[in-house]
Amino acid sequence: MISLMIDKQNVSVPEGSTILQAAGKIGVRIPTLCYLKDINVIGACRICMVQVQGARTMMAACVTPVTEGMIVRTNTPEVIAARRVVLELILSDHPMECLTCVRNQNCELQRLAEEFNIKGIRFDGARTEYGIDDSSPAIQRDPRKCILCRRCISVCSEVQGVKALTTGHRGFNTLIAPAFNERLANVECVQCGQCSLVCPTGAIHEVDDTEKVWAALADPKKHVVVQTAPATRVQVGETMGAAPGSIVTGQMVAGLRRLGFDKVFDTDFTADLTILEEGNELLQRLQNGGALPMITSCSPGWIKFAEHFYPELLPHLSTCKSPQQMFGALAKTYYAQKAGIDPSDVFVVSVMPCTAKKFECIRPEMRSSGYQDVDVVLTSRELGRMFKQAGLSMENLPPEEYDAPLGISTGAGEIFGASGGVMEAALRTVYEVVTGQSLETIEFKECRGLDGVKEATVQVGALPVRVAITNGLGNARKVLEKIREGSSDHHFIEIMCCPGGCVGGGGSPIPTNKEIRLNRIDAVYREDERMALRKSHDNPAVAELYKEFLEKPLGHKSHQLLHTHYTE
Ligand code: HC1
Repeated sequence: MISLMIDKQNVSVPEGSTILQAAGKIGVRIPTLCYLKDINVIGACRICMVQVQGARTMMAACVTPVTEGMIVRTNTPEVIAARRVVLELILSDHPMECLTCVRNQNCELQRLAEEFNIKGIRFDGARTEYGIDDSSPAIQRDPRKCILCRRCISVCSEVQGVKALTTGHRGFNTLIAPAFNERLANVECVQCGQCSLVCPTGAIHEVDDTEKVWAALADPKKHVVVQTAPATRVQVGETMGAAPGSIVTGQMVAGLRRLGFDKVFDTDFTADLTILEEGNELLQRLQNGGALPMITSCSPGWIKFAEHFYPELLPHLSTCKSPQQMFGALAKTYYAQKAGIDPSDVFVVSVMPCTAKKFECIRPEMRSSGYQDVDVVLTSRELGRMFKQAGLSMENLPPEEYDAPLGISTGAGEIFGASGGVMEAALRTVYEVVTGQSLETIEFKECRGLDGVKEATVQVGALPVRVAITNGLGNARKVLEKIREGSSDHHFIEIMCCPGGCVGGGGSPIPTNKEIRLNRIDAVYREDERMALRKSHDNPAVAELYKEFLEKPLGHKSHQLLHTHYTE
């Protein structure tokens, strides 16, 4: 252990710790901007400068290791003055558009400017003039607001293994962008939006589609239905000030009705449907031959990743569309027919914790109803914005129930929102369908948690089914490389694009970090326990859908509406 003194307090920390970590241990908060725990530790912004007795210059606390007997001051007038200079220098090349910025009141730079009482900027000079990149349907970049912290580069390369962003040019002209300043739509960006989650300012954010939804809601000819993704009910409350892990299912449903949606449905319904289709597909591949391991296909960032980096493994993907897209296809066929509405008048909105879903819904494969199956995707952040615009607050919304039939679901559909949830939901059903016996314990705890790669063997009748679960695309590479080299012995793999699964998706409330992901995951499983039905094959509305419309899993209509092949 190393002992040192920070602001006249003694502290001991393991060797190799930084000043920032030591300060955190005794509750001394040192401001940071570029620092991102475990991901971006580069000492670039210098806002965390501290004085170290005997050192010739101030040191960046996030990258300076502690030494025995070190004496550190974090709040002297000199330190405060130096931090003010850093902030003023950053702000001298920042567009002062706070009032109209998507991150207004949720911007780390704005918060520090307020904390450090910045009332004017002493430096006046050139300004960065790089233009906005609005080429992507999901993510928008505004380099004028970039503070060169490089968090986006780190998360894209270290966590996701995508490397769509890099540093270009030098000095004042430094630019964070795809190589050669290419536009996002033209590079291997998978639209996951993890960059937008970690950006401290409004330099990278989701494409805002709220105006399209307001317009549809105001159109008397449109019958506007909404589906809410599994993870949204443990997220949307945060956009309205609730604590991470708050479950706001009923309030969110009520709020959506107040906004004017004609029907409030649930993606959990088609998550249950996915389990029936995907479970049967797995059994068919196991019995009749087919590409194994089979890999889940509900996460659109993962699909795009496979298309760019592992195209030869595309036959391993389940042919099931994602629950969001199954919902869209059914809303404009089965539901429109049942409700006696012309499908051209049905407008489908999704609320997702995901930016890549904005890309998924405009894919050419996603028009099997004869129309674009899902019209608009809103992230959890955008729904929070709409609730605020409508003057709604969670406390004033008495909980309401989803509409039938596309709002009826089970706990299995709900757990899709957490890493391992799709696998657990599938195992609950596959086990009972194959063995004909009820599971004694329906929780598969080995599927749960934040570990990057989880593996298990589950005895299903005579067959030991070997499964793997990954979250975050960097972790996916580990199991994909094994398939590529022919050494994978798995039968079924769940791959979710974002760390933690959808609860940590790129459209989640900001901030989203490890602790917050864990709170949301805990809430997902609490929500599952609360449900009357917890296995997808017990969903009565799905059974009715098969009886009235689809006939059977993997049947002709299912193939037409619910399955696809990715071939790009
Ligand atoms: Fe997801 Fe899915 S779980 S991909 O994370 O399979 O976004 O929540 O809606 O489609 O159901 C997201 C979440 C979501 C789909 C489902």
